[in-house]
Amino acid sequence: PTIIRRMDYRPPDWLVPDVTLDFDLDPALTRVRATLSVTRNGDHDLPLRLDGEGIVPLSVCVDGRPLAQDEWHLEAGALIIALPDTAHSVETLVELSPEGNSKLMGLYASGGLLCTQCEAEGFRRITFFPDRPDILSRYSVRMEADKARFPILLANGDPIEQGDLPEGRHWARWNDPFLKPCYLFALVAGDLACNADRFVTMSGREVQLGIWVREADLARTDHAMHALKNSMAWDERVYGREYDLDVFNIVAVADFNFGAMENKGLNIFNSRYILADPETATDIDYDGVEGVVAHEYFHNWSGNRVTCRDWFQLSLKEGFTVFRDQNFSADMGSHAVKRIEDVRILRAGQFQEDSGPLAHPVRPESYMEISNFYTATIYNKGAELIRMMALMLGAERFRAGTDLYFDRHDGQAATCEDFVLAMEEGGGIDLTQFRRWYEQAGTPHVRALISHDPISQSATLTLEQTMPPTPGQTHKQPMAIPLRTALFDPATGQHRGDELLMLTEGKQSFTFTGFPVTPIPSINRGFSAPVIVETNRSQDDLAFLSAHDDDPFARYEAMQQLMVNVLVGRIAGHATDDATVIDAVRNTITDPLLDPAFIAETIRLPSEAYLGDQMRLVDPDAIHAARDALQQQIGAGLEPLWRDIHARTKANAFSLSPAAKGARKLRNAALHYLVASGAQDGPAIAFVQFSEADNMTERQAALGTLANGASPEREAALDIFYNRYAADALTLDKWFQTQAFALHPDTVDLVAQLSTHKDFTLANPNRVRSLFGAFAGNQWAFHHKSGKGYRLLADCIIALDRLNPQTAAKLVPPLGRWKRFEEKRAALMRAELQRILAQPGLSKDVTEQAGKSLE
Ligand code: BAL
Ligand code: ZN
Repeated sequence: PTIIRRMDYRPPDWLVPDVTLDFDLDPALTRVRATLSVTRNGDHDLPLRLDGEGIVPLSVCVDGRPLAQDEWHLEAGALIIALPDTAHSVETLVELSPEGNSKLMGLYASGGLLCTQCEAEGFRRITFFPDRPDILSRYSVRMEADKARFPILLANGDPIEQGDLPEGRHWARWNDPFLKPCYLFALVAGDLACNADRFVTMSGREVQLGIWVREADLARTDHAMHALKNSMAWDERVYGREYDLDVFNIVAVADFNFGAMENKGLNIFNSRYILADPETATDIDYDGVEGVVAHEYFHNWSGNRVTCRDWFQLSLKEGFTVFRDQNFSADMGSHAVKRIEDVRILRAGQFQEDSGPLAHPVRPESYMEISNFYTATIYNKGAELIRMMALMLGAERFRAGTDLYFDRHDGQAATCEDFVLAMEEGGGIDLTQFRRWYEQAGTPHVRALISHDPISQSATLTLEQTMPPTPGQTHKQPMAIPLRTALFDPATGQHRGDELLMLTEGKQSFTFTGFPVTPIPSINRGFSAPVIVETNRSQDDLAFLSAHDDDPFARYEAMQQLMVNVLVGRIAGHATDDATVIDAVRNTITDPLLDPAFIAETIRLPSEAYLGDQMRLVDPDAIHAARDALQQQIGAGLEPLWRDIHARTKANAFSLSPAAKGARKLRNAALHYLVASGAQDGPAIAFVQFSEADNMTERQAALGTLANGASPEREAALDIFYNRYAADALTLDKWFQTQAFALHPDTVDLVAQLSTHKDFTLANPNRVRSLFGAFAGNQWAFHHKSGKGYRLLADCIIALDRLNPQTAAKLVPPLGRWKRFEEKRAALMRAELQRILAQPGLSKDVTEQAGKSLE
């Protein structure tokens, strides 16, 4: 397959200012007539090239004249037509089979609906078109379908007219007045019910809002609607950005590769991020709905009004939009807890990516299949880059920078460099060195050493940065790293203020006077930079910070580091001071001033995967044993406290208030430690919580706790859960996921059995992710020393690749981490990658991921 390179970018040869699409919709056979006005871009005599994939033209007309067969040809799926003048009208007719489209890219059928997914390159599966994001067009769309099966016909923009046709058919026309790239095209046809509402924008315009779902799901859409209206108001307040069309529609579909898609005026969502009620959704699900609704809405400006010039600029819209949705969610709930959650996600997904064979810069240099670059690096690290710029600029200057960016590039396809330039000019800052964050892959390591001179009563913080080599980048230049830092006086428990230290060289020292004793440094407060900090702080220093740091993230981090040190020490066979950890947990759970949600985050043991990341070679069995033992010790050592917390956090009735959510989170943490303590009545208490809970947050947590053990309550709870939710796909996903996540010695065999369960299907990405995605994230189970976990995942990837390569390719990275494991496991992992690569007809999606993973 061809490698696409950033440096090869050239402006398009032909532009397409206007597009008219006519759809004769039917699940078995849909006809698409496309009329493109095309204009030559610059002085050249190159033919028109329209991308296509899996389609053939039934007819081609230019300026109304049907072309003969020898007046066009196909080249790698693309339609090539030589055109004499500078402007023409080109019409093509193609036929598609939406119900035969298992890739879920282009036009496809899902649960009786017809819907589209075009980002990144799905539009070429619908019609012939220059499928690149820098071709911006105005669209007019006419749809025609059977009225009884597809009473609702939606597309981008505003509805213009509609009418009935003979033989029970009907039609509708939608026009989108805004220029957009074809990846933002969308249509939906189906029998849908609507949660309708309205929003009045800051300039007084009324917008009709609609969330479209199956009739039976209507009652589960209120949270999404609430989130949408809050997002619209927030973008006006924080960024001064107003919605621009008369309607804004969202449709939920069951089969979807992404979480959701920001199509102009017609967002299409994975139903997982729309539907929520207390019976079926956890608090994490509710937060997911709120965050994704906001994310897609915010794309209307950061992505749609200003889009990407080419796919190498993907983080321009994704990193910025993740940053925007993270801040929105923080404003809707707790800033401290949101930051901790976001960093946990970054470390689990992006840090692993950055340290493995698939590491790539936030602005990549090349790709084989762009779908493989919808990564944690583009999204989450991209968001951290924006966050660092916002921190360095301060709120006002950052806003001046974003105002300049939006105003300067509205209606354009822009680059990451355009964004940085707007920050420089609008915010008044030099970002020359900072640009390396876009260019250099890998997570910087910062070694921070504090030293003290009693004579001058000064403390010196020496910071040294290193960047590990990553594929294609062996030598790195020093990065500009903003580190929020405070130095605590251990005698008073106070510090003199938070300073932003800019580490710009390989090694730098910062001296602070007026310290009679060695201060305790609190570094990278708020996780101001996405780096790994190594310090010479003692366990006592960390315990001090875990009790006194006034930056919530740093306080959490101190506790996590305390736990990591004990666990890594144990795994290495050293004697460890467990009492310090137990005391720190006790101090945290008995501190009446702390938010319960923050307590729950802080006392959670680092995950097995995170512990693996701290080791040169991951030993999954030793990590599991050490973590399990510490959990048992903390559980048993503080048992009366866990019982007390569990009893007093029981609510009388469900509420989504921050206080109620915090209480549930802490209650679940207490249950977890109580069961881990080995107390005889632990499983019975979990079973009571499982049975009596009036919400999914407590029910699923109890089920998860039981699933880790071997009590009789385990099977009983799993059976009850299955029978209660067998008819609800999204909730049944939790049943699969809970078992795949279980820290249970038989998990691999259980996952193998579940993959043949009658409710398992490769056709639904959510179901695949809930079983195999969860399993591949379960380090202890997946890395079973027999290699059977690797074989199971590879079998799934091979089978899924034939149906849905994009989702199959997302499952490859866990096999690519073989360099981090001892030779026997590494060889088994490599063998599975080789077996995948040897499959005939393998997609370029999986070929790229598996091929790079072997390097
Ligand atoms: N643009 C793809 C889905 C999302 O990031 O919103
Ligand atoms: Zn996005």
